[in-house]
Amino acid sequence: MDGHARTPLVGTHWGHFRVSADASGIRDVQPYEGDDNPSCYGASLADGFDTSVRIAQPMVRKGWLETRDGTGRSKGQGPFVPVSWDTALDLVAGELERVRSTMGNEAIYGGSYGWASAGRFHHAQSQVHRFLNGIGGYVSSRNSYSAAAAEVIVPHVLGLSPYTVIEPSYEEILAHGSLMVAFGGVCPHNNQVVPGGVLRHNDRALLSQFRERGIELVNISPMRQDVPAYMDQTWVPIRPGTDVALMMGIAHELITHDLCDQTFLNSHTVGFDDLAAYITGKADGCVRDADWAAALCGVEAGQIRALARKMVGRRTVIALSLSMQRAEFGEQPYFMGIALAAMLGQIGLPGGGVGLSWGNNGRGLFGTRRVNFSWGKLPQGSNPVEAFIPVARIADMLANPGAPFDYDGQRYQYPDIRLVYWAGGNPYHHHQDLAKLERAWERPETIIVQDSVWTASARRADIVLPATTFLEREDVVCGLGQSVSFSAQAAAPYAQARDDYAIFSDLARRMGTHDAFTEGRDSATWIRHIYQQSRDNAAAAGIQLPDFETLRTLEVVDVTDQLPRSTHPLEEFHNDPLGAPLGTPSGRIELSSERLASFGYDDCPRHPVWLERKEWLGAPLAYRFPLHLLSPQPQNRLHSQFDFGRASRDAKIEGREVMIMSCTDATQRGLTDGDIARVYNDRGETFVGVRVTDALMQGVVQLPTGAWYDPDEDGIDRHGNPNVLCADRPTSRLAMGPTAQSCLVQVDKHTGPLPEIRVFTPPLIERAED
Ligand SMILES: Nc1nc2c(c(=O)[nH]1)N[C@H]1C(S)=C(S)[C@@H](COP(=O)(O)OP(=O)(O)OC[C@H]3O[C@@H](n4cnc5c(=O)[nH]c(N)nc54)[C@H](O)[C@@H]3O)O[C@H]1N2
Ligand SMILES: Nc1nc2c(c(=O)[nH]1)N[C@H]1C(S)=C(S)[C@@H](COP(=O)(O)OP(=O)(O)OC[C@H]3O[C@@H](n4cnc5c(=O)[nH]c(N)nc54)[C@H](O)[C@@H]3O)O[C@H]1N2
Ligand SMILES: [Mo]
Repeated sequence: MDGHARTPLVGTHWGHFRVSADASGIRDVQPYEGDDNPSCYGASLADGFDTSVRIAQPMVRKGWLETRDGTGRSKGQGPFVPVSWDTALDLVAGELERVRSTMGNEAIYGGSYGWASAGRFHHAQSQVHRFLNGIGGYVSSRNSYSAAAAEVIVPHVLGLSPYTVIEPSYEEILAHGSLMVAFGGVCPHNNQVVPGGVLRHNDRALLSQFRERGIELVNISPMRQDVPAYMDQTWVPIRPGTDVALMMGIAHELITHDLCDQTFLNSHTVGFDDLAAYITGKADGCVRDADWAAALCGVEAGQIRALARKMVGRRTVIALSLSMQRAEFGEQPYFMGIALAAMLGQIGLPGGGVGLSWGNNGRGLFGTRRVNFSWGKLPQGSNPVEAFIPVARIADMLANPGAPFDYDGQRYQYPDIRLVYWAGGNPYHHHQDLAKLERAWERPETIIVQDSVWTASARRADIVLPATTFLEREDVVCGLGQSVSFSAQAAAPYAQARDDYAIFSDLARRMGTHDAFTEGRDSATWIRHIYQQSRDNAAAAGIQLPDFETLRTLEVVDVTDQLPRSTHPLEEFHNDPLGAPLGTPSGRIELSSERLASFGYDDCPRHPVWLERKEWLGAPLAYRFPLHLLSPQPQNRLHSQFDFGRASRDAKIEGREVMIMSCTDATQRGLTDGDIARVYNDRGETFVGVRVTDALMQGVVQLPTGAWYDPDEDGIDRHGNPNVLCADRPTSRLAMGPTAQSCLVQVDKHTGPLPEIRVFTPPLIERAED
């Protein structure tokens, strides 16, 4: 292991890896020796210097240089003109100054959503926001693509952020639980990712104990493999988007058979009678019982009744996956899931109640000892611009300046955006209905993208600034976990790539804000300064962290043993609802909310409701597009990152992203494993490779996100990007979140010649005219 100690350890969102490099590039990548379940796609780091995708120097789109407008920008074909850093930064500073002085900072969109990479200092979002705040602010974005609907509805119901309610942990379930009913499963590969960096993947170690402890797991999902194969599971295949109906069917059984915990409902909730009247049909004559639910969700009524009874009288936890709420009316499964847990009366009991978002982002992994201090981070400053958008309304905003929109009880107006600055995200990965985004994307005068690689977004920018990756700089990594590590620089920066910090420092100099932006620190000083903040915060909570040089030598410091057992955020409320009220208007769990009622939204009324979606297997549109497309997270990469890397590319079929479909659906279309198919609907079309499985229910296909968008002249994507198919429709007026999982498609076998993948070769680059 001595050799290891000298090999740089690099922290990423998907694990830690030892990366050795020399002047010719990356030589070797090995998983961190302390991780017994490392991500397979660590191997892709070996392609971190792939010259066909890395951006070698600053570039300006030729059309923009000539006309200063966005026409043709969204074709993504450049051509680009390479320029020096000085020229590029002069252009960027000039554009920022021009737009700010003529239109005000309200014309600059800096919401810049995206995961970028792990690290407390080189965090692209913090960097770009700090810089833009320094020059007078920017239009920001609210909530996340991950969980917008949950982020807005859960506080209305529980008075807490959903991220506080990601309890109980697996450790608590193992100690006290008896049954876990997991809507959307606890997807094993999604646990490979923890925002901000993960040191050890211990979910397998925890989940494999369920069987030994006799804890029953019910996987309610279209996909059997949403629960790891080594766990016993009862698989209840369900039509996507119908979980609310199933939950109501269960609730009806509990209500009509007097199986609810009425004492808990009386003391801890408000509005139950209102919801019960809706479910039993007293309110509107529609009885939402198991038979009603069965017709919608495809689970037999007898099975729904049995499930209801199974959940009573034992320690039961209801797990709600995030995928369910990235769908039209995505607020509802969370609202109703909490209501169901309230009926069982176990919210706040160890190992029981409701958990939001296990099976992704490492939630639930961290046991009962939770970090009780905050890790230091780069301060972003404050943003004087009030205008914002709900994050997924980007295309609507760009296309419709001045148009009104609703959000969480208020009405706002879309700002008139003239300049877009994106650093650390890939909107042509994460946004839905890419053809619509392309139309809106032509409207701003100037778009600046800062990335290390030629993503579809970088190809659609006017000014492209090459950033380093985490391989090329040092940082401190900690994430959600209870450890902190020193992430070493494994290689020298690629070509002319620069750290985001260096780029913004030089821009700040041009904008006259250099001293405020840097506070006189260089990167190395900032990293130490931020780490010292962590140390101080930890010390105040009684936790000892070593000094920076010691951390650097040790590489990794685990503080788990020093952490006190933290109380469950809802435990006090459970024990004393009057003494420890929730942050809702009533102080209780609001199963019917007067505040929601006051908003007057028919798409998110005062209590949970079943609403017919535009796209689900029961919709009229299913006659033309009979398959429900789910676009889950990819197994072989994080989103679109390292799609060019070996782990991602090796898994493709003839270079296309793999779509999974059931044997029945495949046979009906003459498709077998390894074939190529066209997937299409009214919004778009894409080529995919096909894998056939008995683990996915009939009528549903799964095409993971993240294949780099690669459209031909007619807009047909060659590569298997689901976002050419998904709708850009808000969840509801409450959260206005993204709805990628509500999408109907048709699939046909493709036998003709296959178009070549172009997105892994650089766009056209012209020689600079001098
Ligand atoms: N159809 C469909 N679409 C979805 C989803 C879905 O379920 N279905 N899920 C959604 C979800 S949950 C999410 S979170 C989003 C994710 O969407 P994104 O976060 O936008 O996706 P990433 O591929 O992680 O994009 C990060 C980009 O930052 C760049 N980058 C990395 N490090 C740095 C750095 O240090 N500096 C700079 N300047 N750039 C850097 C990477 O090269 C990459 O291009 O996608 C959403 N989109
Ligand atoms: N390997 C890897 N892991 C990741 C990520 C990644 O890019 N790569 N991204 C991370 C991020 S940013 C996020 S936000 C999380 C997302 O975590 P999730 O949102 O939970 O993940 P998904 O993969 O979209 O969905 C998980 C499963 O939900 C099921 N499902 C979909 N729709 C429905 C439905 O309507 N009802 C039911 N019952 N089930 C449904 C699908 O079968 C799918 O396999 O994952 C994180 N983990
Ligand atoms: Mo996400």
